[in-house]
Amino acid sequence: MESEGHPIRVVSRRTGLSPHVIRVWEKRYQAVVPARTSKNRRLYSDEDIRKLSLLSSLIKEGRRIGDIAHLPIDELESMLAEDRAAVAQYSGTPLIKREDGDRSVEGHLERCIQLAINMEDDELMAELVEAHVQLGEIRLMDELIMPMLERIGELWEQGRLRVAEEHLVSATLRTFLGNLTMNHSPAADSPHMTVTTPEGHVHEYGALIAAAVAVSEGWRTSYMGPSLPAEEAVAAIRTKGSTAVALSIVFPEASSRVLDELKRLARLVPASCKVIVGGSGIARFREQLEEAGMMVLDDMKGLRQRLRTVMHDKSVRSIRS
Ligand code: B12
Repeated sequence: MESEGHPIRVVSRRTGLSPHVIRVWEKRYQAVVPARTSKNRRLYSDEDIRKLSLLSSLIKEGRRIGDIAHLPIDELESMLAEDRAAVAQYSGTPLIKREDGDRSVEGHLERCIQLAINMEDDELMAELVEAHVQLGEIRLMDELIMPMLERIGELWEQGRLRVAEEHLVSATLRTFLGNLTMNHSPAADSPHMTVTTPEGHVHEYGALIAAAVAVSEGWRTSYMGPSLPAEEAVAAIRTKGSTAVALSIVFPEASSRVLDELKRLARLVPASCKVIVGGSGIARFREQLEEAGMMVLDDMKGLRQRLRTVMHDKSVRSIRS
């Protein structure tokens, strides 16, 4: 049924695009130009929402926004059907040369690293915001932020990045990922995930990214910051009614009691809440964690898939191992 129009928050919720991206696509590419209210607020039609959803899906398939923003809905529909069919046929084979109008993914990555080294945090933030507009959220995480963290890690290990530089990158990324999370407005009845790291564990990027992934999959999410004692995490889970709690462990030696702490958490959480653990530091505990009923996931792709199953099948309201 055609309604009179929808405000940008509703469009954001329905399309999975942040209001910022929707506005930039309008300004730069005239992807959709919505009507305005008497107070000059944007008001989108059902057709506008359909077009934005299609653009969002096509970006995830690897298309460039600059190439497709001007196309009519029927062409976007055929393109999406073709892309999906081709991906299914050649599963795993990249079909599209990964380049963007202004800068390739590699170009964004190189520039981010250079800006980090030069401690140009404002520019780094601007570059991340631009990359988000160009790449969409999933490619931004998988192809820019994760490789960037790896490179930062290498430079740090080689002593080529000083503590102050690393701290500034951390602070910039924390703000950026936090903003990304704030920009979404998940439905009030969507499942909730609490995200943190165990007490004493300060490496927080894994947790921050897990929170951003959950938000982009439509989950309500509370990122609690790093280093949360088990009892406090349980209090948050109960108050929020979380369907899942995700913890990231990068450096297990940060506390000698991490395994006990996680087992305690798994004992204390309500049966309806799944404990998900990930991060490069979990390999040695995998079996024990699984025996204690926790779900151990290797990467963000695995997390995204699990979260998506719960979101898309409303009859499934728990995460299965
Ligand atoms: C940034 C950083 C820091 C920052 C952290 C800032 C912050 N706000 O997070 C600071 C400077 C504080 C720091 C401190 C320390 N660090 Co440090 N740090 C790093 C660095 C450069 C990046 C780590 C990171 O966050 N990576 C990003 C995460 C997301 O990647 P990942 O764990 O591989 O995760 C992948 C998956 O596992 C998955 N994943 C991650 N989390 C989750 C969660 C879920 C739910 C799921 C599903 C998946 C998932 O996603 C990722 C992609 O697939 C690494 C170097 C490197 N190359 O990694 C060192 C590193 C981790 N640090 C190290 C060390 C030794 C330390 C210190 C002890 C240094 C010191 N002497 O003080 C302290 C430890 C403090 C403590 N109490 O823990 C070592 C650890 C060595 C080891 N044995 O494992 C490393 C490897 C560097 C090195 N080679 O020496 N560090």
